[in-house]
Amino acid sequence: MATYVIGDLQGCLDPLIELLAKIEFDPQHDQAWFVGDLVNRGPQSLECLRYVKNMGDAAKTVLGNHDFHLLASYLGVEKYRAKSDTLDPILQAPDVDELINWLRQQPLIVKHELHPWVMVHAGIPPQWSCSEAAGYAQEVQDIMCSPRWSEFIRDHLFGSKTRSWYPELSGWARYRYIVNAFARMRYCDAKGQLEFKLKAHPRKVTHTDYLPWFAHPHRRNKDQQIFFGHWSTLGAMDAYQVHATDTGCLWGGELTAYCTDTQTRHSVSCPCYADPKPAPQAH
Ligand SMILES: [Mn+2]
Repeated sequence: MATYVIGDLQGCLDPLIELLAKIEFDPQHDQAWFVGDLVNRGPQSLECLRYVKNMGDAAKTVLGNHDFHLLASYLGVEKYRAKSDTLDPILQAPDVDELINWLRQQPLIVKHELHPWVMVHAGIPPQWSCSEAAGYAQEVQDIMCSPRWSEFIRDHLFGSKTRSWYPELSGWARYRYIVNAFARMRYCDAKGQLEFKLKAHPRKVTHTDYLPWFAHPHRRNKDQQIFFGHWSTLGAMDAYQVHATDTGCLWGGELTAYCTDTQTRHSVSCPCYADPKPAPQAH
């Protein structure tokens, strides 16, 4: 049995089919871990969502910012929709309710049963240990699995940003920080204050007080190998006990599967599906 961590799909199903064939993925014995952002911007968002859901126990996924954006669009939060969104086929699909119900109940973090490997969409802030992070992720998943999920997404997730963490943070602001950290973060300070505007590769980012979340010297979650996506300008990176898997499938780069058992990367190249002009980032 092998575990493959697969980078952001963002509605690109054909490269996924090609990649699974290339690695000879066996759903009876292997596990596919999707780093989230299954949908949006690419042409096959509906097909990707159905495909991963139908993989059943052979697949695990975590929620990314584009997945939250889909949930918000389903609930009629129109304010943040962009021209580059490709979510309408999902919203008009006969099985939309079933797909959304499945998606909203997915976790923010996945831990391997045997090995010290965890997967998140964007990252784990430096002030949290992995076990604390799992607890915070569970708080949000409990909300997302309850009838209050729609109130959280519609009224409390967007708009005013919660950038700073302290353990006593409570109510909707606490859940908002937790989602922002797991699903949107790239740069932050040592206490986990989030910076939302910087997206470039760390080599190109100077004159800032912020570091990539994984580069903080006293980061408390170094006891696990952390797999994540979300950061396409970072590309394939294995350092700091973290493994970046968003290799820009949507932008004409590659779709990557990282085999945790052999520590090898497998990839297929992708046609460019995205609008050549960078679109504003979904929340
Ligand atoms: Mn993302």
